[in-house]
Amino acid sequence: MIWNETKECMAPDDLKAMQSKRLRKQVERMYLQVPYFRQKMQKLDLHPSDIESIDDIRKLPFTTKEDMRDNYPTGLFASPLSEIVRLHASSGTTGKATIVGYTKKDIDIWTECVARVLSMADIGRNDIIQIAYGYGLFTGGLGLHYGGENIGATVIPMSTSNTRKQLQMMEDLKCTAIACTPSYLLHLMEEVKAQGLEDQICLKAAICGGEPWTEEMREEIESQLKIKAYDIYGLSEIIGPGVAADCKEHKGLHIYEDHFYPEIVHPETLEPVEEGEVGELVITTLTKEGMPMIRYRTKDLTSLSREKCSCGRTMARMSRFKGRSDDMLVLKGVNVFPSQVETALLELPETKPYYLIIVDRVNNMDQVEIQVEVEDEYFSDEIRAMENLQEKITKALKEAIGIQVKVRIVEPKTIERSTGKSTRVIDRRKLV
Ligand code: DLL
Repeated sequence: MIWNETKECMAPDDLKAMQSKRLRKQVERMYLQVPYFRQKMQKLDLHPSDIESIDDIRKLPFTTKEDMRDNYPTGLFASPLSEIVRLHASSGTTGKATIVGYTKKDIDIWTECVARVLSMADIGRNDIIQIAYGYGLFTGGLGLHYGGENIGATVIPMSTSNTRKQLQMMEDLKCTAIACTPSYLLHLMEEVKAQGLEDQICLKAAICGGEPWTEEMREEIESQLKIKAYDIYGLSEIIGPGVAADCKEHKGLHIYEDHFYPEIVHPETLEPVEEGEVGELVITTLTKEGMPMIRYRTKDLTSLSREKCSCGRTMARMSRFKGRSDDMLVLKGVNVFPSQVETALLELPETKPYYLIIVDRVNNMDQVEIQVEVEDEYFSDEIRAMENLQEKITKALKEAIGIQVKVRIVEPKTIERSTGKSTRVIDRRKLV
């Protein structure tokens, strides 16, 4: 594929020279166009001429979600609105959404990045791709849509919801690929099984992302649907989906470093961590025009490897995302990520990957209940059997997360199915 050879397999020195040139240009432009950024640099006694190479990036200030809120709605734009052709907004659940703007060139770059992702998954002009990410302010739908059209695939803009129609389209139009959140794919999978449609489905690949999911979940999806599932990462503040994705080797997500420069820092000290160590991903956009970002703190936790991948690509790889630093729960003093619960449940044959962690504080003590669904054949009215199963799940979860939790087996299909990003945690401690 043209994408791989020309752009994704650059020699490290050529890539570094390109990144340095692009960073210098980006900083100069932002210094001129974005007063907030200029003031931040001035406070650090920094001038664009101090930035000569990509290695100087550490001199630059970080950008955070708060900076975006302080400059709501368009204060961080580096292009006038007359050059902005599209607006999206982040899917933040608290406070005001943050608005992001794209020039025509930004849309072209975004499209190319998503096209690279699809090519990496062997999706091409002979494929029919069903886009079941939300269209609208969320970047998932339109991001995948433009990328799909760019490689010449036939794109079906389904958006989320209406599962019955999704399955009908999938069956009637013989879709070969689907793009949606992993939790929605799980739900679709469940319906395919329930309706006995396994033999009518022609899917060969799924492009899943938008929320954390585990390697165990990827393998479950692959074996149940007999397809290949790929992980796509991105965030609206940077561009949307297509910042990084995994190749057939599934040994980390290649980040498109010619456009997005990654750093991994310690989430508290903000100092760089050693290669391979987990920390917070910080991204600098090297080519974005509408709303460039310098050292944006994503809060996403991952590690970076610069070792060449066996697929031949030279772009750095990020390990599968463990979650966000703000998703981490401190339960009874122990750090717990929902992804650890998911891994443990997928390892047990009796449980399904549907769960809900409910945390409360009673008499100053954390109380944790994990609601779990089990495979239909294991759910019964027989109290003894359910108690044994409950004990088994409790033990597996204690081994995985290090604390004793109360497990509640709930009836099949009790936990809400998600069509977009799923809710895994209800933390009532924050509500009091
Ligand atoms: O979720 C963009 C996207 C759409 C990516 C479709 C992939 C597919 P936001 O709504 O701004 O943008 O949310 C970005 O979602 O900071 C991560 O915390 C999380 N996230 C996105 N992709 C992944 C992934 C889109 N593959 C936030 N693994 C990010 C883990 C992910 N977390």
